[in-house]
Amino acid sequence: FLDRILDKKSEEIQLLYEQDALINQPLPVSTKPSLYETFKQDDQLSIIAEIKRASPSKGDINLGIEPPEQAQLYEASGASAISVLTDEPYFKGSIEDLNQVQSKVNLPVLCKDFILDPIQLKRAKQTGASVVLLIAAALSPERLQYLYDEAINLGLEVLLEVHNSAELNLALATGASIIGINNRDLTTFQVDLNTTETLINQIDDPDIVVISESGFKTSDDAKQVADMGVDGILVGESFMKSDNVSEALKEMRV
Ligand code: IGP
Repeated sequence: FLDRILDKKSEEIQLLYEQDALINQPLPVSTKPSLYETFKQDDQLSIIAEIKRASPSKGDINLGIEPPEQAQLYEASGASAISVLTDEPYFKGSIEDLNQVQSKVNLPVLCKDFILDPIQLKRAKQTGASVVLLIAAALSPERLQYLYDEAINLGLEVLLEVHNSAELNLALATGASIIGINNRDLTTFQVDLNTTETLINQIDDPDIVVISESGFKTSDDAKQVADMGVDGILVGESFMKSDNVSEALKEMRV
């Protein structure tokens, strides 16, 4: 599935290069707070709350929400950052969702997509994202380093996502200061919170912000990874499906 997503992404990248506005317009200076600093300073478990309408593993999750309203609800309920899925074909998101959300919240905003090319970084920056996701499983080590450096040069923060020890070692070698441990295997969609435990024990540097991603349903799940020492968690589906988002989010702030 990951391969299929990446194939489709390459077509999208071709089209981005045909947008002159994207190439020529100056880039805005971010007014969003730093994700790294926010998470470092937080005594509780920090939460990245995600706008996620659909996914390849779950199909439609919630097509009824308005992203800016959902994001404001997340912010009012104590989220420390907002993630917006901008992939259209598989997650039914859009860059316009990101645009609307960033104008409504005063939190770090993560552009969640499959980034393979610097033009996507530029678009994220231009749209108002302050953080981008880079997925180690989707990139060669050289490409990962290249995109990491480009993102930092554009003034973006990078959440570097890993799922196994080899990817973690690559991530650490890039100099990344925010590591996301994805509990979901993107090739099989299996979720296992123990992934976080295995990998966090291989991170010695106390300055690194560690975020556990995917599969959080209850405050017990949150407590479990908080006890492992993570700084934050990334939650999508369970907030998108909840009829009391505020309660669900507050509960996870263990
Ligand atoms: C959120 P969940 O299980 O709470 O909906 O997961 C987030 O971790 C997940 O959307 C995600 C993701 C990704 C999506 C993690 N890494 C990479 C797309 C691409």
